[in-house]
Amino acid sequence: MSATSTSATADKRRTAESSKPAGAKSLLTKDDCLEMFRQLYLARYFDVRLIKEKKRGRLRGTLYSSHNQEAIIVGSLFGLRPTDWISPIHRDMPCFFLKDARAGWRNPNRMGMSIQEVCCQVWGKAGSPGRARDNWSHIGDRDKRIMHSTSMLAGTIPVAAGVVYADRLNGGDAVCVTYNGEGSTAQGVFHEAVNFAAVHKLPVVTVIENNQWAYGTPVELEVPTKDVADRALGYGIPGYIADGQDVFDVYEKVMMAVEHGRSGKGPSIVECKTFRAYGHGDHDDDRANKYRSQKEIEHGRSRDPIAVCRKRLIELGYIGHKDTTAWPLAEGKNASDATNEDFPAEVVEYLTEGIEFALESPLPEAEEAGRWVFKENA
Ligand SMILES: Cc1ncc(C[n+]2csc(CCOP(=O)(O)OP(=O)(O)O)c2C)c(N)n1
Ligand SMILES: [Mg+2]
Repeated sequence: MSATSTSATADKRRTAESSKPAGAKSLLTKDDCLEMFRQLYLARYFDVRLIKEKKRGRLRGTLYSSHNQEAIIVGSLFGLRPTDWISPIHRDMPCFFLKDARAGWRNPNRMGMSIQEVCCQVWGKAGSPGRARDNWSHIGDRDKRIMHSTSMLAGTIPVAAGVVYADRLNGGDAVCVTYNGEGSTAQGVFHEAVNFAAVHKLPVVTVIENNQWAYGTPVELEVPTKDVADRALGYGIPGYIADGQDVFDVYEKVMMAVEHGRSGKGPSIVECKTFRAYGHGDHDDDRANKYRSQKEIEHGRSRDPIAVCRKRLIELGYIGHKDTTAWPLAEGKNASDATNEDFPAEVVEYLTEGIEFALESPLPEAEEAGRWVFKENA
């Protein structure tokens, strides 16, 4: 297919979508919308607080910030069933505790990790899923239907395809949402996995967090098309495009993809357009115009997902312009400028409970290093 006809198809698809009446998002209640807003603050506060903890020297490990990308995490998780699978990667730490968070943040039976478990993982404590063996995000929980995250970009997609294939064979109707940066889509395994899922009509929803950068490589040197979603054309599957700054648009597009998969029609790609707020990780200082201009960063961060959501909630009449005590102005602030007063009290309390639990928890015993290595220690 020529480049012209590819973009013509994509334009038709976008036009058709924009003329459709609002779907899943029109069914969200006021409480749902406010809960999504609250979860955006929680994802942001997790990032802000960990950056601060690290600066204070209380924490080791690398932080891959999800600042400015929280709408993708919250919007994609919010409509899933507890029995659906997710497969987060390095930039999606909040996914681990926000999965099934609608069932109650502190509900021990929900199909997501507790904030205590996630904080123990970050602090390398005994009670953590990884028991201090590996990087923060390298965790999973089969019982909670969270696939184990790895650093092999796009390497989780074929596993996701296998997981939902097995579920189908067992009579289930679970969908798996996998998270990937746009850089991952240049991997050979991305093609193999999406192709396999398309051939076998497997319900794999591949969310692409297009934050314009893969480490120091700009998107135009990663992907030859304007929209990464156009990759879907080669597999004959839907390629949706969402405004990654708008939690309700992400929700809408991911729900379209989820329903497509659940009804047996196969996989989809959902490209969420966003911008990486900081360097690749906190070891990558991009503040000195090393490879991105200040102008580009300011433009990329000009639509903070918290501000976009607030504007929509005001339009809907769900909150007022002056409700900044219940819904403080966290938007537009870097971790270094943000304080606890910029976040709802319940968000600060919840994360503080997790952090205090982790700080008081013991480190694993030295003998633990051999656990899960030899069969006799299993
Ligand atoms: C197969 C593979 N190649 C290279 C790397 C090293 N690496 C880790 S993250 C990264 C950039 C990822 O960019 P992108 O997929 O856009 O995700 P982002 O970090 O922007 O969220 C690279 C090259 C890796 N982890 N796996
Ligand atoms: Mg990227």
